[in-house]
Amino acid sequence: AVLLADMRSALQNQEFSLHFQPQLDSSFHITGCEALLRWRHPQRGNVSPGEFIPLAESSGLIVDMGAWVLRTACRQLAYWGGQPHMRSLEMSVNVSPRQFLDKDFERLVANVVAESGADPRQLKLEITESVMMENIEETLSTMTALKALGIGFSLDDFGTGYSSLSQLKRLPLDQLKVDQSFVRGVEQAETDASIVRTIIGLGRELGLNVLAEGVETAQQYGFLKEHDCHSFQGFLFSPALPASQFESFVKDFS
Ligand code: G
Ligand code: G
Ligand code: MN
Ligand code: NA
Repeated sequence: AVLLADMRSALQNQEFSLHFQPQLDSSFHITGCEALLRWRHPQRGNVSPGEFIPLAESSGLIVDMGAWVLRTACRQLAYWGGQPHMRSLEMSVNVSPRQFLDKDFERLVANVVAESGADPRQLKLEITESVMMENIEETLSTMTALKALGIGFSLDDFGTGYSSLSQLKRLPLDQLKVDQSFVRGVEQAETDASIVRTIIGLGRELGLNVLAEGVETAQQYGFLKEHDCHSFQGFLFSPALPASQFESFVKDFS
């Protein structure tokens, strides 16, 4: 409860920031980044989103917090649009189920994109399987409207939820993100290796980009490349970085 009160004031007090984790393609080019929320609490120091996002979600504060994330990410994207070495990068933004199903979400995204000057074709929203469980028709209608603006969709933590393949095929997705729990095991566990190969195959059949997250070792990267995974993200390449460090990382990367 203490944390919840702190979280409300944190939005006003500018204790939140976004960090950016690079995403690479199979040619080892940086194609974009995932925006990840960071909270620097004045007394507690850094508080992990794994700790405060669930609280924000259950209290409803996620709607305002998510709006801040979206606005900050889009302003950053628009700013990078003016920098030659940054201008082609895409930005992925996490959207929690409660935020996505909020009645004003569609309008919020349209407004934020328009007001920021970001190119909607460079914006990707990461949703989780649970949003389609809640209300598939509403999810479909929101996604279709935002797709019409040029915005892309990625299914985060894929394989850990309860979505069915019949729901999956109805959604206008662009990308599947293979959950890190499967990536972690590809070298040791035959079941994890099978799951990852199957998700890559499914993505290929459905015409979706497949991104493996949580890539930490050269062996995992080798396995994923060998099985034609399209995109990669993880500590092997870089953790999430503050904007200026991410810019340097992109400049120096080759
Ligand atoms: O960045 P980190 O690995 O600590 O994130 C932990 C969890 O918090 C992950 O599940 C991630 O998706 C989630 N998360 C990070 N940033 C955001 C955000 O801006 N919005 C939402 N909804 N979730 C986020
Ligand atoms: O649920 P989501 O995929 O949005 O979560 C992203 C989280 O994963 C972030 O908290 C980020 O810091 C974390 N992360 C990113 N790369 C790695 C990695 O290689 N290993 C581990 N353990 N976590 C990672
Ligand atoms: Mn994510
Ligand atoms: Na994920």
